[in-house]
Amino acid sequence: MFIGGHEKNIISDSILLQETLGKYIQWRSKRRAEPYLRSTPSTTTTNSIGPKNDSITHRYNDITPNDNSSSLSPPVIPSSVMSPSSISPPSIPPPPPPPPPSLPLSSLKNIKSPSYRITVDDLHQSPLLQNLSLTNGEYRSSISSSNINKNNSTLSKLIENRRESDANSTNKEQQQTAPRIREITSNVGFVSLPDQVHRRAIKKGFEFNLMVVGQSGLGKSTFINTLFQTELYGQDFPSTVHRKKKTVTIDSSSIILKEKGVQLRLTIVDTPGFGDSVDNSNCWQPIIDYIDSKYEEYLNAESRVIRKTHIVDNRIHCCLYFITPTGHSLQSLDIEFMKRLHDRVNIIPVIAKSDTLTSEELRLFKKSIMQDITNEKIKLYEFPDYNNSDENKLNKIYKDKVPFAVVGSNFVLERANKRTRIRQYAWGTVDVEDEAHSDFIALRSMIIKTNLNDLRDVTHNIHYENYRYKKLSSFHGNESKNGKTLQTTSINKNLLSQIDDERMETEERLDKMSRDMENVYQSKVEEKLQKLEENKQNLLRTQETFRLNIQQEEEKIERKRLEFENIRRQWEENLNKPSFNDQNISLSIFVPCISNLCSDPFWGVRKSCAEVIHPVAQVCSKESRWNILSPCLIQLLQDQSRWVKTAALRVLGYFISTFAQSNEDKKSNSTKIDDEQIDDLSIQVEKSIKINEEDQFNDFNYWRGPLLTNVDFDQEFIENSNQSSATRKQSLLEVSRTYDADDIHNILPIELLDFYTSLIEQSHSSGVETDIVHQGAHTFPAVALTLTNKNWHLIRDLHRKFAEDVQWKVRRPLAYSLHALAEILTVEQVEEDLCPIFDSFFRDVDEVKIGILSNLARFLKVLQLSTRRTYLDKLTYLTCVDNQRNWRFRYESAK
Ligand SMILES: Nc1nc2c(ncn2[C@@H]2O[C@H](COP(=O)(O)OP(=O)(O)OP(=O)(O)O)[C@@H](O)[C@H]2O)c(=O)[nH]1
Ligand SMILES: [Mg+2]
Repeated sequence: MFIGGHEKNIISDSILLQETLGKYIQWRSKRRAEPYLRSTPSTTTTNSIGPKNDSITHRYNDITPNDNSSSLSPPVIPSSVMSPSSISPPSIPPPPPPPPPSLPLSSLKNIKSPSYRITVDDLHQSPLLQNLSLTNGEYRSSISSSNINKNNSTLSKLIENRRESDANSTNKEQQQTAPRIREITSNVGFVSLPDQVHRRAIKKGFEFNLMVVGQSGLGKSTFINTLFQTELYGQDFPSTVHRKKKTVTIDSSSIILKEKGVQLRLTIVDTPGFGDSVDNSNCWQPIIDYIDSKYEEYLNAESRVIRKTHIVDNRIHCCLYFITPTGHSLQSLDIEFMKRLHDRVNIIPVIAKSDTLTSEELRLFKKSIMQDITNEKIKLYEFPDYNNSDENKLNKIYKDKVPFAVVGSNFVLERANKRTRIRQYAWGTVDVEDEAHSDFIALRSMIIKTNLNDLRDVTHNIHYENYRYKKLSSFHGNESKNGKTLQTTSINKNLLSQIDDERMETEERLDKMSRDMENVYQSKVEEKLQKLEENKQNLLRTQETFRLNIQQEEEKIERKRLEFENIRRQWEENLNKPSFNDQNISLSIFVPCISNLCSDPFWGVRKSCAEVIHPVAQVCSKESRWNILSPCLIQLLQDQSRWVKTAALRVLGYFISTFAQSNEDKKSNSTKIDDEQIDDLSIQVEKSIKINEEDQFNDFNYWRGPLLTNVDFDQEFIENSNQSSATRKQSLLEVSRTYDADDIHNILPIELLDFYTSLIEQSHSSGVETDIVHQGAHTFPAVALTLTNKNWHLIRDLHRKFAEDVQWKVRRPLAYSLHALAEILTVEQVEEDLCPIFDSFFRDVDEVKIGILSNLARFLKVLQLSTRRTYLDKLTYLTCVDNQRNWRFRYESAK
């Protein structure tokens, strides 16, 4: 309802606008004629109106329906339509203006909102223009009459045309006020407008639609082939011969052609021939319907609420009408047919199969046809009158050739790389492209080369406009109700229904889109949910696996805990009953446990094992040491953790010393040690532990800890421990002799010795602790004692390396223990291997020197008398030289 009312207002407002404009122009012309106005020195008034205003004046002053000359007052122009910038009302309005014509303000308000397009459409329907229907000729005259109109809309042209023909009285005045031509020398830039148009046209491309119409069998399809196939269609395009014999439906085929960047979409519409049936009435109807349907399509596309930027143009721009080569005159069917078409399309008549006529017959036939066309007032396509004289000349030639006499052929002759279409007869050949034989070439270049754009223009500006006008006029109702015209109602209805249709279409499309989106959304959500569910299941499975693993671990730990508890209980019980047998039993349980712990995955546990392995070895049997602890220590020595390895290397010497011959080894000739003896031994051990820093290197017990279980030392050895070194040596030798000391394999696992002899290298490779070598040197006498002098050669090199070590901290324990080592070795071994070291220590730093000096007496005792004497001389030297500055030497010497 709203839109209907709105449209109605537009129509009435348009008329009002015209009237208002008319009045305004009238007022202006009258005002100019008034002497008092001319004498007014108001140049600004004229200037303010300017040329643009004048042109608007010209355009609209003819449409004034009533000359309201009685009033000189300026009509009120709706400010919404004429902005102050385009039309300024006179700035000085003497005499005071009379009241404006009574215009309903409400209706004027509505003028500003509709677009220019709708207003023009409505103007078409206004009573002023109702009977306006342009012909080709009128259009031509409208184009040639004024250059100004070239770029204006059709409506402007029509109005201008009418202005030219009707307004003779005002011509003079208008010429005075016509825009002056001013040549601009400076470069404003609009000189490039043609280039811009050219670029735009190239970008958009062109569309051209050609139709062939005529009676059946006149060679229409053959002509299409002839016209374009040679150059435009490819080889793969089937000729009419191969396609079909007779065209039975309206057949349209398009091809996009490109020539030097210019794109042309060429559509050829082949129609079925007519005239071969008994009743030929309305045989033109299918063709008319087809042409109209294309206009309809275009109109619909153009008047959509939402229009495309480019509307595909399928309107027929040119219709070649094929005339039967009778040689007499136009047939009545052709006349009727052309009359039906000439208001719809550009008709170009063509004489088909002109090869069947002689030149003279053809000339006469053409004349006769043109006569008939003139007589019957058939409107053919009129050639344009261009400014360019060359084009005009060409068009003159083409005009003289109308109707074009053509020959078509499907036979292509290839001659000297040139394809020509010919018709062959018994008496010779007709070359369709030979201008002496037919007007084929002229027709083709007339259409394509010269007038293609004009054909399109005429179609758009005349035929389509006529169609559009008729179409929109057809909505006009003839009935009147209460004196009011209902013409707008039908348009409004139509527009309403169109908008409704479009709305429904859009709603349907939106519905479909929303349904599609809903579906996509649903499927995506389902997919996501499924994935989430899968992830959840996976997580649950993983959680279950972890739970089972933890459970197993807990069970394992619990088992170990119980095992440990058992061992601890047994241990505690054994502690309370310290009998040797029970202790052995408990050790037999405990030692394998240590072995397990040595393989523990945590390096800290293994390191602790390495640290405690020596005390454990001290209290367990040789068998356990050999079979259980030794493999454990070897394993720890090869451990991948350098901390574990270092700890193992540190205890290696101590551990080896536990293999020194014991009571267990010589059970046969030893008596069992009673508690009292153990006590004695303990006291002795404690004593040895309490010895001061200087003494610790002197006592063998320091290097070799107490072997509580095995009680390595026999009674005699213990008793004589404080006796002279010679006696101790004797007893040690005896011990070693008793236990088959010759065989190293009986003393200790040989791998342990290998590790020990490579201690320095191992220490360097571990790269952590530097005190390993120091510890090795410290435990060296104990190891030597364990191996006995029979196996001295195995560790001799190591001893020399210790003695040559760069660190005095390594050399010092050797210096302190040199005498003990001398007591273990034979005199020869001492003199050969130890004396050179003794000599070197003699010249060493004070810390080392003091070591040998403090046990000098015990060392010298071991030596032969002759050798001993040489060392006494050295001692004299030592006391003379070095004692001067160090009282400790004197002190030691005195001791
Ligand atoms: N002599 C002569 N014969 C022609 C010429 N052009 C076509 N023909 C012949 O005329 C016959 C009909 O040709 P078509 O091209 O099928 O004619 P049409 O107008 O398309 O026929 P319909 O499809 O029935 O309307 C064919 O045998 C063509 O070889 C011509 O210029 N001269
Ligand atoms: Mg055909």
